[in-house]
Amino acid sequence: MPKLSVLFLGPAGSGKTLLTWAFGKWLENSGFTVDYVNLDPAVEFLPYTPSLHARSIVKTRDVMVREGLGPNAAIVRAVDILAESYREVYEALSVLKGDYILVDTPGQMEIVIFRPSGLKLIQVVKKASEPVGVFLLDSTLGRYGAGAAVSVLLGIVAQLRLEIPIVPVLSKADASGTPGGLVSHSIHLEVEEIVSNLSRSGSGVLSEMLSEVLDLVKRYLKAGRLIAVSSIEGYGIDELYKMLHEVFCACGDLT
Ligand SMILES: Nc1nc2c(ncn2[C@@H]2O[C@H](COP(=O)(O)OP(=O)(O)OP(=O)(O)O)[C@@H](O)[C@H]2O)c(=O)[nH]1
Ligand SMILES: [Mg+2]
Repeated sequence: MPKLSVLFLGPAGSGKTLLTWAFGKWLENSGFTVDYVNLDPAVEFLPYTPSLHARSIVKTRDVMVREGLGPNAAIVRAVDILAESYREVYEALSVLKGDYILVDTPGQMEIVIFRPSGLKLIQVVKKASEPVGVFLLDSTLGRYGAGAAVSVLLGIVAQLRLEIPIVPVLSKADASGTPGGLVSHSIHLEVEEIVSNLSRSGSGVLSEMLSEVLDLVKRYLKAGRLIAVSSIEGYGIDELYKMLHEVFCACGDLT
């Protein structure tokens, strides 16, 4: 049976690293064994102990100094170097024995989703395991409205690019006053409201396009498909586990 892996994906600062830790701690407290994998060569502090650490292959800060690059070019170059070492990454992943592999991805999500090196690394994870993605929507940036819709769209883009099932989660729920668990109903209502406001405000091409985009978001966030989690308070993690378990068992429809 292939090893199960969970990839934590999302925009910079959305809470990927802390959720990798919190989810792993929850799994360990539930009796599972966990291997943590860090694919971010820039991170200098990790709350978990990784079985595979990108920084054992390349460190972004070293690349900046050695190649005279700025921070963003250096992270791009560092992930390129990591991807060039894909055999090493694959071998390290292949020997992991834990029940779950939790993969923490680089802060700059566009590197993972759009650049060949990022995609290559995800291919390596796919070759070594059966992955499901968790896409973090930062609830402190606005839980509802157009901003939330755009975040959800990014998650859809990630799913299309990486070709793996992806579970969207609302992260940092404690900081935005969101109760843990399923929250899609209120998001649905909000999306309905944006659409009806749009139809009242005329029928420009942009409004029509936005209405179609929101329709897509609505379809993606079918009832019961968005979970609010807090890595700091530790709530919503059990619901996330249940949803991932559904996906791993191939008995749930995530799309
Ligand atoms: N209140 C609250 N803050 C959180 C939570 N999760 C993460 N944070 C905070 O959000 C910030 C970023 O968290 P990280 O886990 O480093 O986010 P990340 O997505 O890994 O960041 P990058 O890898 O740099 O893109 C930190 O200040 C965390 O303490 C949460 O559940 N609740
Ligand atoms: Mg991180």
